[in-house]
Amino acid sequence: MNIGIVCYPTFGGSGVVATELGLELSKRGHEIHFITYNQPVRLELISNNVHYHEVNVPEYPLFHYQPYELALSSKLVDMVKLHNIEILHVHYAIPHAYAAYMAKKMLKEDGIHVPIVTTLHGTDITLVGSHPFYKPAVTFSINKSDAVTAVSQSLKDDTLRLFDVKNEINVVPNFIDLDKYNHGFTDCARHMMAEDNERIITHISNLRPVKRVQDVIKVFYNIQKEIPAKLMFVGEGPEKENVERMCTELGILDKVIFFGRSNEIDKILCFSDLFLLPSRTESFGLAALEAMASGVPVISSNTGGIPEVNVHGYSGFLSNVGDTEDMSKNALHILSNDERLKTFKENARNEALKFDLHNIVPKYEAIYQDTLSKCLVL
Ligand code: GMT
Repeated sequence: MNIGIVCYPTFGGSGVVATELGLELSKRGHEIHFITYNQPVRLELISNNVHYHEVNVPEYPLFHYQPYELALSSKLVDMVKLHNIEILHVHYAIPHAYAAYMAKKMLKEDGIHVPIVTTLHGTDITLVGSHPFYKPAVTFSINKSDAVTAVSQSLKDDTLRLFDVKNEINVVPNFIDLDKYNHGFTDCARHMMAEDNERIITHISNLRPVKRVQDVIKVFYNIQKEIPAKLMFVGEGPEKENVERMCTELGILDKVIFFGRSNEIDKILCFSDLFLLPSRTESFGLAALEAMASGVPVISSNTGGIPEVNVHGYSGFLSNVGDTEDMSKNALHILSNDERLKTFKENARNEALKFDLHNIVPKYEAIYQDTLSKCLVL
């Protein structure tokens, strides 16, 4: 198939999933066209059937806000015609499904029919919770898609609760390329980061308020009071300064290593003993899955789609949002005993096997086939 993929090219999970999906589909013989405003961060390998088409938004003084959707929909029309793209897979209802619908209508004028598959990643839903004026655009974009997928059952339920959805929503969970995270439990370069007797705790996010990074610091503070430990703090975002200030006030700055945005997530996870994800909400929690695939148990909150990924008492533990005392207790339970830590690490890796990309990517292929055949009948 000739497939167009539209996503955010940033460090977020949706961009990662879209990129990994495109790369795997290309290995399975499909022709893949990424269409976005920057090269996706994990799109390192351009092969002969993976293409990247950049969307430019020319500055025009009349526009107070530069119209990305307009530029994207025009680019989609051009790319579909030029490369005979058969189907568009867009990640996020707004603005991507919204722009794709406009492109579809323009193409129809020329007798070209291109169906749209929309994947919901969660923030559309959160956004509408805080900005209800986007609701008509999100509802419209979902209902006008030819197929809709959500990355967890929880996100599907939220979408059906918040929007008047007429379309069926297929749950296709996020996935992981387990080969990339197969370290065989070696200790990688852990000696560069910590002493032999120290446990390594890791958090990775875009440091938005929804990630509750202050809770990460509270839990780490409690851990390092009891056992020697270091915190690997990966990511950039609006809460970074608050975190640095908090670490200084608590006197633990020398035990926290700030990586900023890193392209070496797999290496950092390789030497980690525990992953913290105390978010207020997560539609899925891809960062937790990446940790588990590296054999790192997860201490998380129990909201959204996280319980579909992290299994309480097996791959880690789940606590109520904000219950940092419970999270600290659970973290110490895992970390304070070598044998127990080893078991949780193995369990985490085992649980991640369920999300192997070889099991999940065919589900998207089946949705594309089904959507294309239904559209041919119309
Ligand atoms: O979590 C973020 O702030 C980034 C956002 C994104 O667009 O990548 O993540 C969302 O999509 C990921 C991939 O499906 C999910 O793993 C994250 O849980 C989801 N984030 C939220 O729901 C807050």
